[in-house]
Amino acid sequence: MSTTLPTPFRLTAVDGPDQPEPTPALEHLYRGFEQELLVPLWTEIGDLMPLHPRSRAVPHLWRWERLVELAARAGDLVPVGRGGERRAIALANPTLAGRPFATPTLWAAIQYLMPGEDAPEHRHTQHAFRFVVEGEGVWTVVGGDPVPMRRGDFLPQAGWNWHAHHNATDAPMAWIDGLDIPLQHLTEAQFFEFGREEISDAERIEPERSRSERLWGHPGLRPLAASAGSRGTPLLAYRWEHTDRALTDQLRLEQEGFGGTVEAGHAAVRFTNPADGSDVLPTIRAEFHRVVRGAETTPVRETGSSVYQVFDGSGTVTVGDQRWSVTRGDLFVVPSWEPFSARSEAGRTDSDAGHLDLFRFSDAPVFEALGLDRTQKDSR
Ligand code: 1HN
Repeated sequence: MSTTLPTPFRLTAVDGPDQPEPTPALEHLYRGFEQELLVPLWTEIGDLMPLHPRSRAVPHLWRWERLVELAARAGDLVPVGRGGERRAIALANPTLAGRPFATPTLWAAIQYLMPGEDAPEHRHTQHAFRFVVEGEGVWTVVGGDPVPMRRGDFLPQAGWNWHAHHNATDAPMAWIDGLDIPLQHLTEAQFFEFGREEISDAERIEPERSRSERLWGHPGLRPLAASAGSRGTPLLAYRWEHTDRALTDQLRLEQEGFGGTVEAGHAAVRFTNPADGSDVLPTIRAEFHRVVRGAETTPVRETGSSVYQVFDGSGTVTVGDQRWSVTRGDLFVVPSWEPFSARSEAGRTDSDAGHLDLFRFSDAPVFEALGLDRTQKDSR
């Protein structure tokens, strides 16, 4: 009995200095390879072993104004509940085949919760965070600990923690979610579990600060009695007042001649695990950058990809061969090895202190763990 395998690919003889002569005998050999599902290295090496990273993703910008407008319409039309779980609308990089992936490793979405609405409890292996560019009034309840969300707050939540959200106010609220969904998709190691239908009344209290902050949120002070857990930060909220003060102090120190900034007019911090100074999540690094009005950062290229959100101010950002004027809330991606720089400029509608404030998250911890991290400064 003879069977015919479907041919999932077709090998074509390529013309080139290092390629064999395209004779009928070679074609016959290639048909034999196809039949046995074999691919010779000499037709693939350029793609498999490039001389430098060439991302499948492209630089792209999403305007916050449009995202909020569409999310608000989804708020009117699409209920939140079991099954869909979240009214989250993901950024889809135009060259990542229609998948909801901002970069090959990172997911970024706008999430929208209407007044009084609940997003049901669940847990998953994917590591996640929330970042708030405007508004307040949603509490995210992580492992039973209600955490208020307000403008400027960064709220990481390591994988496999139970979490639900509820909007306790009479106004809708939007924020962004970052997760390592595309990376975990590749690993085929994901798990997901539905939680309770409703969180308890005790979890609906609306404290100013979460229990995690009361225990872990004091600079340089580690609670002796507490165990930090094994994955990700035990601190569930990094408050804007602390981030803002750190950046303001860095710039003042620079003005006073004591350094403190990464380069002239460019202050920056990384969000870290208070137990050991490591990244907040095993697969995601988060940072905050402030560029003083008129200053421009040195172009830099790095392996791994990033998503940025403009928190405040306006300016021009350059990613590879793309350049955009950006303002509050706008999101853009920097694919692997694309040079990035940011310039702070006065915008049309600026009422801020004149700085360009950028929230950034990246897959840097993964690249460092694998020994694949590489940086090239001043990559003009
Ligand atoms: C999720 O659980 C959240 O908890 C946000 O807010 C986005 C995207 C895919 C899968 C789970 C959240 C998500 C998500």
